[in-house]
Amino acid sequence: MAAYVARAMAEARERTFIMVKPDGVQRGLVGKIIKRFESKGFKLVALKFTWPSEELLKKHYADLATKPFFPGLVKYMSSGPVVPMVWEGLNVVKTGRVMLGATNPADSAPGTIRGDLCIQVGRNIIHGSDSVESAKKEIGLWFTEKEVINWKPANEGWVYED
Ligand code: D4T
Repeated sequence: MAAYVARAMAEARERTFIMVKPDGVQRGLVGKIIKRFESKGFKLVALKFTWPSEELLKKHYADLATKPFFPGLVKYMSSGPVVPMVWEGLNVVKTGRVMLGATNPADSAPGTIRGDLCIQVGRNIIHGSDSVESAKKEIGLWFTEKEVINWKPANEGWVYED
């Protein structure tokens, strides 16, 4: 493949912000969720275990501030530790959302994370960015630049066409 095509493909390997919510942590689903992204072939570039403040969550969910479920959402999300992560790969924002399944687990297809592992929208165990733009915003909110690691997995040539 021409070098410029390879470069363009590498640039398309965007990043997304994925977070195991407090219910996912309490239910012991962290490993299972990470495994889905790892097995798919996406690259983990940042991860932490943290108990988020209400202040941070209000910023994270600022778009939903006027929704009736907002106070309950912030209370639930700040009720315990979470596992924020950044995953990188080709079309990872869109594919990540597909892997998560619909926001309301009642509508999430079997085989998706929410479809397989949870029941109600207010306990839907995982968050995933809905666009490249919101991914950038969310990554900047939860991680410093130094905490997001540039690295090349040994198996990369077996995940992507060269
Ligand atoms: P997140 O952001 O958690 O990945 O969810 P989505 O992007 O899939 O959906 P969202 O922003 O509309 O909702 C954010 C968050 O709010 C909870 N929620 C949502 C809720 O408790 N009640 C509701 O009626 C809705 C729509 C669940 C996800």
